[in-house]
Order: sequence, then structure tokens, then C-alpha cells
Amino acid sequence: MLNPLLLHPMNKSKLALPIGTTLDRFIKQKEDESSSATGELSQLLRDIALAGKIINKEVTKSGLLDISGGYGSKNVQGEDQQKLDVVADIRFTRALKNGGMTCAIVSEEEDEIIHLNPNCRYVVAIDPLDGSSNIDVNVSIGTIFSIYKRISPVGGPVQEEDVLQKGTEQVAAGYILYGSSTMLVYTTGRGVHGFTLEPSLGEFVLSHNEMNCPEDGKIYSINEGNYYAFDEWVRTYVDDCKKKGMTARYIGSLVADFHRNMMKGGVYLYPSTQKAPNGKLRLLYECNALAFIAEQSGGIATDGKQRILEIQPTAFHQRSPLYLGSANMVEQAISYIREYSIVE
Ligand code: AHM
Ligand code: MG
Repeated sequence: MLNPLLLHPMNKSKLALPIGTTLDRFIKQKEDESSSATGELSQLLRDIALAGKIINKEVTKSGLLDISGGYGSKNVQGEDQQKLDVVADIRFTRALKNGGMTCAIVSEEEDEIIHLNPNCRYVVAIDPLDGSSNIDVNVSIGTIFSIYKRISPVGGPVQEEDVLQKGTEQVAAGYILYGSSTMLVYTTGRGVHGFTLEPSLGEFVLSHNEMNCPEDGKIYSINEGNYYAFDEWVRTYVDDCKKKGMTARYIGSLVADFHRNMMKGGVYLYPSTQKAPNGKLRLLYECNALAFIAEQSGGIATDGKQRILEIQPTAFHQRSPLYLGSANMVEQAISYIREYSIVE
């Protein structure tokens, strides 16, 4: 029988919420547990979840409606935009604008800051639909988001410094994975929690409480097509993974590759190449969010020289090499850098 003391309102925060709890209720409980919470971040997380449900609807219709394929334009980084990339960007911007908790957005799909309500405290960095090359072929894709508190005073225009904050300053981060089921995974710096979309209810429900990334694993994820463009240390590392009989898994959607490795134990690598000396992935809205989640679940994220979260960004669309996942596996991979670096 339940201890009646636990039912007392004062003790509400001590009750661990069971699997199946809705995201709304979970967010509310976390808000109640924090003495400084104003409810604004909670509302922002709900706005993101709502946008995720809308994108999910669009993604599942892809192929039926005229929303797959190229949009015929390029984003600021010169990459072909897919129609769904653009749809997702519009849906998120609209949801965050209507939600009224966001002062600015920086998005993979937009060159400049999108200014929203200057009276709000939160800045959102977002990749609305990551894994674009997989959209048309029914392979998992995702949304990645980071939330920061602005530095400049509320009420005034958002400044570059509000957006160009180190990953350590994130107040929350997460991703939505549109896979065999749709999941929202997020952290506010107190563990990582995963929610699965129950399609008939249209609700995200708690399915993975306190997610932990195993320290070790067997999976390495890297685009080996770039093998001859990698530095020698990466090629040697990949050769050694094969000699050890490790498992190669690479979906080409960062969210999906990261999620699998966090569940099963693995390492994700996107190193610099001859063509892309800073790698491909974007610090603000790809690397930082997953680095925060990785660390919160016991994993590691580094650019090979320093913690991803400690890199000071200098541009909105800045790129970074990324080594991410199970702690021992990331450590082991980057130990090759030291071994192969040329001592002058
Ligand atoms: P995108 O944001 O344009 O979709 O690009 C990012 C994606 C990541 O999801 C994925 O890990 C990586 O690019 C794959 O790149 P590549 O095809 O070079 O291996
Ligand atoms: Mg992306």
C-alpha cells in the first residue's frame, strides 16, 4: 500500500513519475521541483513538442503529398534545401512565435537571426530537420534544438552575444527522432528523459526515464566514403575498429546515429576532411545540443581538442569536428590524435 505521506502535496516532488506519464505532466512536475522556475521554459518545451508533432505529421505524409524532393534552393551553407526542410523551418518558427516565449531563433535554414518577441528571455538554436538526404527515402530523420537564456536585457533587440554562447550555457537541449516511432528526448541539466509519441492520443509519453549511455560498446559510426580524405589517425582508427571486429553502423542522420549509440553503446565520428577542415556539423544547432545530452547521460563530446560545450562560437553557422558517444570509446578514438600528431 502507498505510504499516505507520499500523497501529501509537499511530497509531490519526491514521487518518481512512472513510464506512461505524459510529457506535459512531466514538465510540470520538473517545474514544481525548481524553486526558481517561472513556467516560461516549460511553455517553450511544450511549444517545441507541439511543433515536433506537426512535423511528424508532415513527415509521415511525405510521398503522398508534394512535400518531398528538392525545394530548388540552397541554404546559407550552400546545401540543397529539401521541401520538408523548409516546411519544418516554417512550422517551428510559427510554433515558437505563437508560443510567445522566444526572443530569437537561429536556424540551419536561415542566414540571419530570426527576431521574435523582444520581451522574452529565451534564444533557440535549431536544426528543424536533420538528415536531409534521408527525407525522400523513408529513413529516420530528426530535429535538434538548444535553448539559451539571453544575456542582453529583456525588452531590447537580441544581440549576437545572445546567440553566440558556449554550449555550457544551454538551459535545455533535445532532439526529436522521426524513426520507427517518434521520440522526443531532452535534458534541462538534470538527466536525460525520452518520450515516445503515442499516435492515437497525439501525446508524447515517458518511455525512457533517466537515459544512460553505456561506457563501452561495439558500434563505430563514420562515413567511410571519406576514408582517403581523413587524417592518418582517423584512417588508422577505422582500420583498428575493423581488425577488432567492431560493428559499423552509419545512417547519415546524426540524431538517429547518436540515439542508437546512446542506447546501445557506440562512438560517432565526423572528423575534418581535406575538403572540410572543420568537419561538416554545425556547432550551435547540431553539436552543442547532442553534446549536452551525451554528457548528461554519461557520455562524452569533443572536437578532438576540447569539450564541445566549451568552444566559444564566433559565427552562427560555424562547423566543428565531432567525436561523440560512449565515454571510453570516445576517449579511445581521440587517443589516436595524440599518437599521430607530429611533434615539431
Ligand atoms: P543536414 O543538416 O544538411 O541534414 O546535414 C547533417 C547530416 C547529419 O545528420 C549527418 O550525420 C551528416 O550530415 C551526414 O553527412 P555525410 O553525408 O557527409 O556523411
Ligand atoms: Mg543538420
